[in-house]
Amino acid sequence: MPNHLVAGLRARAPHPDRRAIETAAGRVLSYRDLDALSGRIARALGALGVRPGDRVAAQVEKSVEALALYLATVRAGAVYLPLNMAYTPGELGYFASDAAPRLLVVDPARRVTLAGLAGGEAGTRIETLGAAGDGTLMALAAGEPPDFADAERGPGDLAAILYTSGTTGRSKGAMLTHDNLLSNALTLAELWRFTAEDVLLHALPVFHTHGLFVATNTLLAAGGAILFLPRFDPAEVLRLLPRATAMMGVPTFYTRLLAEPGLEAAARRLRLVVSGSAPLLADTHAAFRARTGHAILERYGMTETNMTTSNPYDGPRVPGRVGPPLPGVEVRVVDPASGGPLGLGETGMVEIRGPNVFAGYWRNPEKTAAEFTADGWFVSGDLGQFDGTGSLAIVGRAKDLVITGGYNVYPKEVEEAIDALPGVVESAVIGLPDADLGEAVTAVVVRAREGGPDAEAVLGALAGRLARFKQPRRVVFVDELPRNAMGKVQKAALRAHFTP
Ligand code: MCA
Ligand code: AMP
Repeated sequence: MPNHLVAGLRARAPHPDRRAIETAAGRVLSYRDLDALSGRIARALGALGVRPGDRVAAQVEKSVEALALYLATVRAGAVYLPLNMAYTPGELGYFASDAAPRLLVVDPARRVTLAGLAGGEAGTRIETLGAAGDGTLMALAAGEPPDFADAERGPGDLAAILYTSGTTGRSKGAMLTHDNLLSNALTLAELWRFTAEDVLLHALPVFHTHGLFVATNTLLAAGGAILFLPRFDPAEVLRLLPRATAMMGVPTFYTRLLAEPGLEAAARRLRLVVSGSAPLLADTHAAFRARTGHAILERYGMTETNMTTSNPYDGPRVPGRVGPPLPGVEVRVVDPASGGPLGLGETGMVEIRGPNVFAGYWRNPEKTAAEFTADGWFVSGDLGQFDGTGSLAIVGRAKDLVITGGYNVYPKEVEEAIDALPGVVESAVIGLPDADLGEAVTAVVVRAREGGPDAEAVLGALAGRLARFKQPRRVVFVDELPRNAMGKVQKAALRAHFTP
């Protein structure tokens, strides 16, 4: 048996001398180089005691080595668990205890702070990897030979676990199989016509589905090249865009690029511009088209499902719609109360079934059961509506979630942190429209009559406890929260009241 994901990604591999990755600083790795790098790291993982099925967690800066660590983990038959650099040590502690990784790779600067996460159920070891490819992991890998026999893994074996926050309680680890990732990569490569001639500008973080799987696996599956930027920086994007044929981003990338005078010239050679992770405003779509001639192709996905729908490559890319289901993927819209099917134009719960849908939440059968219907459809929590052409629109969310700059923030987690502060009676966290981030996290707080904190004190108390992107951009105070007859806080009313 081969290694399902790696063998599948290699199936259309171009000549090994072809460019796989080029960094913004001009470092070039061919497919052979990338293979050698991930091979050395895979051997180092083995030397560190990582066995098939073990989890390898990584909270590291974006780098070619970080990407190679993902590939090495999958080649070794282990399960990759990427973590946002913005997570605080407290947040990281939860992931480490829940996932019980055999190996935790962290930035060299954090080794001392995070030393306490070693040991535990899996005897977690800690190694380091820095932005420049420095650290103990690469020192070990440098001493290993480049060839590595990929561990055998079947389609249903786990390749990765990505944590996604919960509407109640703690984050859940979405278990993604080899075939979840491979089927999606092959489908997208074909649908979006990626070939070995393509060069994708990659400015996304590599700890989420969008940057790690959609942008990376799809290009590797097509044998194309990745132009790898350490982060999204509009000036750098404009400098490198003339060398790319395609780009992928969250809506904030495009609104920020629209503020750049040189956009037209830089975008001339592109054949494809993709947006996802959050709703793309019709205005942004129109402005980008007017400036560059490109109709941004919007697609819809989730950590749990990878990509689910996409606007067509040929044919109309309709602003405000996310397109028909991908080939092989089924999507239905049902009445959230009865589960019964709804007709065209009717809004209901989006449910998804197909090879893209994850294998459940890590060590959490109750949550898994709660998010699937009896007949095996995944309940997305998104509200959608089909039109007569079979194209889906996401028109709202049944789940309490804020998406800011493409990052998900679950209000419950922020509310719990605010409610625990002395002098706070209760709070409601909502997303308000924001021209840059799409939605801005906003805390509406009810204070005790005396001695309650001011906005600065609330923000000060959250700093260091919650990742920066989860911290409110604004704190407002009210005497009481609006509630419905059932006693539930009416967040829609709060959003309407505070939207300028
Ligand atoms: C950074 N900050 C943020 C965000 N990012 N605050 C709110 N929301 C954010 N998204 C913090 C910074 O720490 C900083 O804190 C302050 O806000 C201002 O930072 P700024 O310089 O504006 O931010 P940036 O570093 O330029 O980052 C903005 C960004 C970045 C480029 C939009 O957030 C980003 O790359 N987002 C992409 C997220 C992504 O890949 N999502 C895909 C998820 P301070 O004020 O203290 O300095 S995968 C997914 O959703 C599904 C599967 C799908 O469909 O794809
Ligand atoms: P995550 O769990 O971080 O992967 O976020 C997935 C969520 O992002 C989805 O459930 C949607 O609510 C949202 N999302 C992703 N792509 C789009 C899109 N194109 N339009 C609207 N919402 C989107």
